[in-house]
Amino acid sequence: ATHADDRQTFRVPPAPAVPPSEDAVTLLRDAILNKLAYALGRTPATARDRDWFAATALALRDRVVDACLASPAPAVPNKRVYYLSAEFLIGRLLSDMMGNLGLADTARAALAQLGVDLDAVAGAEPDAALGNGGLGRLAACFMESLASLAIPAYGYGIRYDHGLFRQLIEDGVQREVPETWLAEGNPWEFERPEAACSVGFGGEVAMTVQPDGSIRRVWRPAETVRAVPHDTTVLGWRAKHVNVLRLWQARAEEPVDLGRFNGGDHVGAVAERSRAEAISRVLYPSDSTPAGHELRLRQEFFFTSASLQDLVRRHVAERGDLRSLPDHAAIQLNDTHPAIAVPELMRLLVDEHGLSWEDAWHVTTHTLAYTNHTLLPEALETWPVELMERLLPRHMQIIYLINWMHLESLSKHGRVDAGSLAAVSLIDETHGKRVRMGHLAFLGARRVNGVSALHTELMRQTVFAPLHALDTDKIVNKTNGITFRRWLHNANPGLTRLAVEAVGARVLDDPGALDGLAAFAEDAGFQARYAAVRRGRKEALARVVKERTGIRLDPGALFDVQIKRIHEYKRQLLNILETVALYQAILAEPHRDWPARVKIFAGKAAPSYHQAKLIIRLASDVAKRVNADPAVAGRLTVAFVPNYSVSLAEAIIPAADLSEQISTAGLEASGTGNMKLALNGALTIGTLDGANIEIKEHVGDDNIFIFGLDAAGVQATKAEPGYAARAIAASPRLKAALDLIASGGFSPGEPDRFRPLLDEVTGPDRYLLTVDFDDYWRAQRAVDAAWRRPHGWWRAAILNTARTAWFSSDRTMREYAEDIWRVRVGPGA
Ligand code: B1N
Repeated sequence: ATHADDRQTFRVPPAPAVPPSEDAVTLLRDAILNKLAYALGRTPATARDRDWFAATALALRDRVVDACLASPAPAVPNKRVYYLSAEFLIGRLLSDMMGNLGLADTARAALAQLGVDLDAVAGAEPDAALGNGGLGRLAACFMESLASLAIPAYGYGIRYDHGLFRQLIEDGVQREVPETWLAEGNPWEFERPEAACSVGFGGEVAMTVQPDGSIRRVWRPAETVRAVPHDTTVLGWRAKHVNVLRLWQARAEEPVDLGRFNGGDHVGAVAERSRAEAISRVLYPSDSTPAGHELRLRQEFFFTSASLQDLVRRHVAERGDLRSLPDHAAIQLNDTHPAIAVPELMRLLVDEHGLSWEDAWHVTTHTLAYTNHTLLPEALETWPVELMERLLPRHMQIIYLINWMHLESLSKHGRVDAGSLAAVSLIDETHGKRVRMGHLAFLGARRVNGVSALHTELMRQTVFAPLHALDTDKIVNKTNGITFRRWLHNANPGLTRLAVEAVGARVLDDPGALDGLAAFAEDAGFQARYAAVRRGRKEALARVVKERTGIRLDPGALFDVQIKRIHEYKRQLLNILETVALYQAILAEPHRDWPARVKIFAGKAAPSYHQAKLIIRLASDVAKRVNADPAVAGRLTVAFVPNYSVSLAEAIIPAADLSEQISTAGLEASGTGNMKLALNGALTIGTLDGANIEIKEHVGDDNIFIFGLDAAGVQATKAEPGYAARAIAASPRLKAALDLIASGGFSPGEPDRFRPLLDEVTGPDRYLLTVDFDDYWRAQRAVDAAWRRPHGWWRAAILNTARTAWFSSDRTMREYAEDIWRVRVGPGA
């Protein structure tokens, strides 16, 4: 459930101009008391924060249902969006629901009348961490924006019993413990057993001759698993529209095998059950790398098949004929995790509903769209043909047929030779036969999109170049966005209030109004209030960090944050090397006026990613020595904050002065933390990668610190091996930092502790840390200089807030609606 150290991180939504009415407060108070008694069986005297949370959530859920029932939208919308994603990284929902219902102050007052503190109650909600990082959080932001734009939509995913693991840091070492968000139930969801369906696995394909002589193929699975939907209502801003997030839980068809039970095998009788239910047991904890286990493929097919069956059933009930599916449904595949939708939709249409192959292919390719989120070669999903044939024999036949038609049509038109055919084939034959899921999604989709301008361009030039050449209109760009309700209004009520006072309440509905803040960027009074808001959030964060790590942070220092999954390409190690070099520089010149800086790191490493875990260890060990050294006290402090999560992000982001976005250019598809931090007024130090490039274009070159090679420079450098040795030889500062680590400076008695990290950096240096180091150091000193001039610093910070409105996920969803889904944006949006 919730742990004491998670509780500090909640902040309430902004106050409306008018205080809540007494009647509204009484009504909500009584509703909460009612839920406490009749839904939870508790009395106010014995209720814990967790009970008050559940009672409040249930009372608010009733209001969401009321909003649904009162909705002016037609029961059967013309077209619906279906967003299929293996991950929805939701975090807490209470603040979201209160904010969008406009009941934050009412709820605070209602609980206060009962002697209960809203912040404590909100802190008792566990995070729904059904995702790893950016991809999963993006899905959650999109769901909120779709509801706010009144676009009829369903999110479809998996209801994992255990979300992303909880991270403990013990002597600098990450330990993973299971996360149990459902331990005390989930007040937001409705179980819908009546809408359950069955998903098959294994078995064989039977052929039957039809009366007309044609051959019909029917899949006879060896095994079926029940998919039971759990619905969470997704409420839009100002409660104008409600959508549904439908998460599937796996259940055994029969809880007990009666034959075996009656035969006396009581244990064997329930064995099948755990096998079936394992499918929705746990989220795979890897970000940007596929797991490659059979259970993962079962998860992917499980939720994809259940979702398609669900939407096909709905379409048939509403419209009768499946050939009109593209007119009434748009299905978005969030990365390749649901790419099995291509053959599964074909199977449903052809085998189960009797469409011709041609009609079915038309329907499929006019209904599906696919978003790619990474070009890292090791991250592109492929599945062994042998495994697919065993688990999904009918799908493998369909994939072969799609591939055959695809390759046939190319050679018929004399388009390509054998070599290029291999490049566009759905089957990769270079290391055993494997199905390329990205290629499959590409062929089955009407549109394929990247998530930032650079990423989309690189898709066209690299991984998808051969397929792109065959259909140059298919790949489009849709730069990511973030929901401002969560990442500005709810996470930073102080800044939101300031914006409302400065440019008016319409900024809450139209983030474009933020640009009015630019007029105040030079205003000393406004700057002081903006800085005071930041100061308050830094003091609050310092309390959280003290509680979680024991480290004391000076709220007057520059808070420099790098918060994201730990990955070599994200280059936390570059930041640590600069930290070590800064430490050495301060020791060497103790009398220079070094501005006080706090380096904050947070993020989880995939449990089997040893280099990433070692990076955490190094950050913790550097923190240990630096924080204990009186020679740098008051100038440099380092903290690794454990268990990064959505709610911890909500606490860190409003407190950040500097945002580290320092990936090797060309490798971070977009980034979204970069947008959250810039919106909240942190200045970015970053490479020309992903959406950083577009952030720079919006905030202006003077209000961002750019360094390092661009994507073309990275490519060129990689073509000349030996670059690491040359870069180290040319940089005494880098050499000294590496030497201090290598000599055990941060691992007394164990100089080899960080050998694997140093061997990588001084050897292949695949992520070009050595090449970018000096320019990074230069950019960091430019940050120091800027920080020493508060007027200029706050001007730049205000301009970051003023000029990042374009990164609202409302804008992103409007673009998908217009260019990909061709669905109307609803009333009032
Ligand atoms: O998707 C985010 C982007 O902002 C990030 O730049 C990108 O790294 C991230 C397999 C992934 N790409 N690929 C994944 C996650 C889980 C998994 O099992 C791949 N995540 C991203 C949103 O576009």
